[in-house]
Amino acid sequence: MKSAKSVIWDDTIVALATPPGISAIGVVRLSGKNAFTIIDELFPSKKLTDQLSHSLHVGFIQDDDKILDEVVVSIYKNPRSYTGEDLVEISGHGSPFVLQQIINACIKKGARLAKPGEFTQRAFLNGKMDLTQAEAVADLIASNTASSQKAALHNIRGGFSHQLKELRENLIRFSALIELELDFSQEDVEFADRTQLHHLIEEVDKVTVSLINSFQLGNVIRNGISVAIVGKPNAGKSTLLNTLLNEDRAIVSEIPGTTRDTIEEIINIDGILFRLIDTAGIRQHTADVIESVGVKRSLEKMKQADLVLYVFDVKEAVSELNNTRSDLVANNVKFLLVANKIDVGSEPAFKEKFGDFDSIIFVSAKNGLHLETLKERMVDVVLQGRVQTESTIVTNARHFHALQQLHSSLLDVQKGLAEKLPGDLLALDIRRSLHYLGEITGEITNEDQLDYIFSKFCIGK
Ligand SMILES: Nc1nc2c(ncn2[C@@H]2O[C@H](COP(=O)(O)OP(=O)(O)OP(=O)(O)O)[C@@H](O)[C@H]2O)c(=O)[nH]1
Ligand SMILES: [Mg+2]
Repeated sequence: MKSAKSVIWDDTIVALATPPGISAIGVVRLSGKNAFTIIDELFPSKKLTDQLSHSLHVGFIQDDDKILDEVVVSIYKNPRSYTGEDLVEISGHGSPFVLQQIINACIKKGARLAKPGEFTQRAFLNGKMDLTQAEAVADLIASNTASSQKAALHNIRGGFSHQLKELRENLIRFSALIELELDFSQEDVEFADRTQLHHLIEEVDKVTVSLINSFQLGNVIRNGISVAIVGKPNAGKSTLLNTLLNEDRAIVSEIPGTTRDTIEEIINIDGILFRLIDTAGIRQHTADVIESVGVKRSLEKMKQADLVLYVFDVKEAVSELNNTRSDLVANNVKFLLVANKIDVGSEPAFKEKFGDFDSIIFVSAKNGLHLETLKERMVDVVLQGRVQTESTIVTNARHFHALQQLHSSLLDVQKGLAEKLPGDLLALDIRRSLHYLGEITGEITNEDQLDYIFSKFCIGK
């Protein structure tokens, strides 16, 4: 389905565009063919149909003779609106009761309640934005950290779809040239320069692969990264959790085996959400049944976590830490080694003792010493020192899957080129690549996909 310019639907939709609940101002959005006819019936002080687009008007909203609220109405005439249709925004006082009455009045005059994401769906179908941008709107609404906001905003501004669109156009050109060759198949001509095509495919694939790689980071920024704090009993895991959170969340005591169950809390470091999980201390043998269940849970948490903070008492023997490190490596977990309680002795001496380990973070959980360094290292693990959130990040599973298929179809084109495949077969593989590229930017979609995508929005957007 290709987006036609300014599709005007028969029905006019209405919804609350601001969150439910009491607030200073609430906005009711009305979009569609009859938006102006409807508002003119509810807003007697001025005929808004005759006013300029992008203007504001103060007056009363009336349901027949009953005054509902004093409001400001902003009007946008098609196609210069968010949806591309005639659009009216009624800013009333933020009482859920009053706003509901305004919505009801609109419905009474012929509007119908919008489905989730329907405003943005109309914007997409009217060619106001491509699919990547539309989905970014959903991400932006859902974003709860500075990083996820930045990534979503970048995509709304056209982010990677610009990059992909340009490459797609180049590819379309090649595909057309190759298909032209097919018409001259007797004459054995090559309109499409194979070396140039090879370079183009390489370039498309480079972008594709880097976008695929960014997905993991994108996901982390959106969903947060899970961090399991593990270590032996009494290592100071709960103390570390409390200090990082700045509150006494977990019970701390000098008795080994204090923490029995896992405790989870969220902190935001440099715009990235970390879900900290304090666990029961791990020891080989424990007679205590509850503690042993806790230990089992700790080991599970450790395996599921995106990152493990292995906390140990700085007095621990070097050989023991060596064993632990081998275990962590063998279990294939991402981990940071955190030597705790450095306040009990001299820092340089401890550093020397563990000189063979190059990346231990020496802290005092109790005194909050070097916790900034720990936080920096946690962020580094996530960003791996290379990806900045200003760059393009794929945060969306649909894009991710299309990109993976794109990558595999590009490999097929490269293989075909290497094997000097005849033009008609090459053209097929290129067409497949174009298909997946189009799926990402929304040039190729089907109804089901669209309904699915927009159903994830909230109502009023
Ligand atoms: N001197 C010193 N003591 C600390 C430090 N961190 C924790 N402790 C002490 O070590 C003891 C154990 O601390 P917890 O935080 O309960 O240790 P844990 O690793 O959660 O222990 P379990 O829950 O039993 O596995 C307490 O008495 C803490 O006060 C530190 O940085 N320096
Ligand atoms: Mg504990």
